[in-house]
Amino acid sequence: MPLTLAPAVPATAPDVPERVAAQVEAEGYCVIADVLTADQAGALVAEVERVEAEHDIAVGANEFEGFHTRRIFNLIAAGEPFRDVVLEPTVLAAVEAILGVDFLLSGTTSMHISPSETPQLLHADDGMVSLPRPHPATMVTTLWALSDFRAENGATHVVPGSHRFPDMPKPGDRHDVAHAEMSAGSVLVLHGSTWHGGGANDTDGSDPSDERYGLSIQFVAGWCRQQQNLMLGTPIDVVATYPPRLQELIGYSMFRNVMGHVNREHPRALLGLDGTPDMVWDKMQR
Ligand SMILES: O=C(O)CCC(=O)C(=O)O
Repeated sequence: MPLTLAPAVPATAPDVPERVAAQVEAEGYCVIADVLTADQAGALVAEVERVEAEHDIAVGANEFEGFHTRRIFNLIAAGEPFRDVVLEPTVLAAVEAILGVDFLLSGTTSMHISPSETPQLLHADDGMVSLPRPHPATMVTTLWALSDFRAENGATHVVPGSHRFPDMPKPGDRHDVAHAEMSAGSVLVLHGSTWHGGGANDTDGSDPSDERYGLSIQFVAGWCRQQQNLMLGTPIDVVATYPPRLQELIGYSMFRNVMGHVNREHPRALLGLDGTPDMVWDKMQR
């Protein structure tokens, strides 16, 4: 029997950031229900399909990425709707409640799971972080259901409480998992240490809803390395047209007024903006 997940926090609740942060700390995950409307999620599916077709995106070539799963990386460069979704305020506030101010975007990826996909290997997204487990969250993954996530079509597998386990999952071991069933527009927020993986798609493909469309929008604390190199992933003249908050999230920002400077200037100087830094050194006194 699959495990069950705690009830979702409605996106309209007054205290979403605090509730999400508390549940992620306690359980390693939290679902926020209905962050997007079904129509908004459907419009993003259409955008994913457009980019897949334009770039002839193929299924994965290894077991981890999935032989029946299409992934588009660096999605923010693929269209404005993807950039808008990164800036969704409820989810950003929840991420800040977990990672603290000056956190960064770490990557944007779509995962389109088709029939016949097998369950992805369980893993933790911060598995490369050289800190002994368990440790406070340095990374947060938000998994957005763009279509309904059902157990049969590949809803994400989650091992509740696994962010506190001292080890990473070993390939081949069997573990009880919960299936993160969510309606289109809902978001699963994961502590970076939580064991999870894409689910199996056991449908026969006879219905359009058998295709499972999801987005992974990942964040890291401001002192960590981002998984995707977002600074190099988009030409600087294009980044200059992005909303200021997105520029900051990509990395044109500083952590605690020191990490990220460029020749003692704020990196936004590279975007043609005022780069006068508010350096922490200026305030340090004996
Ligand atoms: O598609 C999913 O539900 C999860 C995918 C995932 O965890 C990954 O690719 O790292």
